Amino acid sequence: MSKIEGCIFDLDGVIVDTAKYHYLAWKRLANELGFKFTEEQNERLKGVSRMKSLDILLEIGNLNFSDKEKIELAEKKNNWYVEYISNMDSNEILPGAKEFLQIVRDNGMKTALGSVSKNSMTILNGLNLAKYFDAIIDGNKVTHAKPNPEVFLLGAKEIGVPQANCVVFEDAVSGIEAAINAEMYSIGIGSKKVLSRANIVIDSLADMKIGMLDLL
Ligand code: B16
Ligand code: MG
Repeated sequence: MSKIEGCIFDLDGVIVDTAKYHYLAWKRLANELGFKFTEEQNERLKGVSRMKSLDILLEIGNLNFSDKEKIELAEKKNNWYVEYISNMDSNEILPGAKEFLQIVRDNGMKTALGSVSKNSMTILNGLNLAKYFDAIIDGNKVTHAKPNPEVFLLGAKEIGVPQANCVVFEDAVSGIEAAINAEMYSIGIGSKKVLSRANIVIDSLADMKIGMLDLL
C-alpha cells in the first residue's frame, strides 16, 4: 500500500505546455531591452514569481530600473503571455496529464494544483481542467514563490492530507526545492540532470504509473 494520499501538481510544464509561452514572452522583453536570453537561462525563471523572474532577467541583462519601471515591464511581459495563451486549445494539455489526474482520483487520492501563476484560473477554465482538482492554489493565494514551500503546504492543508503523505509533480528546480522544503516527496517532469533532487524523474505524466507511488 502506498503512503501517498495526496498529489499536488504544478501547472506550467506539468499539466499544460505553457512554460514555452513564459519563455517566449520573457525573451521578447529581453530582446526589446537589447540582450539575448537563452532557454538554459530560462530554467532559472521556472516556478519563480513574475517580479522575481524579472529581477533575474534584468540581472542577466545587467540592467537597472526603478520599481515603477519594473512594474511596467512585468505588465508588458504578462500582456504578451496572456495574448499567447489566449489561443491555447486542448492540444496544449501535456501528454498523460488528464488521464493521470483521473486515475489518481479513481484511486481515492486527493488532488491539488500548486502553481504560483496568477494566470492559473484562466488556463484551467479555458481548458476545462478545474474539475480535476479538489483544491486550487495559485499565485493569488500565496505570497512566497517556490522554492518557498508555502504553495504546497497550503495545497496539503486544503485537501486535508499530512505533508508526509503528499507527492508533488514539478518541472522546475525551484519547485522540487519547494517540495523538499515542504517535506514532501517529489516527482520531476523533465531532465534527470536538471531535476536531480527529485525522488523520481520521468519525461511526462504519460510515463507515470500509479504503482510508482509505492516506490516512494
Ligand atoms: P504568472 P508554475 C509559474 O507557474 C511559472 O513556472 C513561472 O515561469 C511564472 O513566472 C510564474 O508561474 C508566475 O506566473 O506571471 O502567470 O503569474 O510553474 O508555478 O505553475
Ligand atoms: Mg512549472
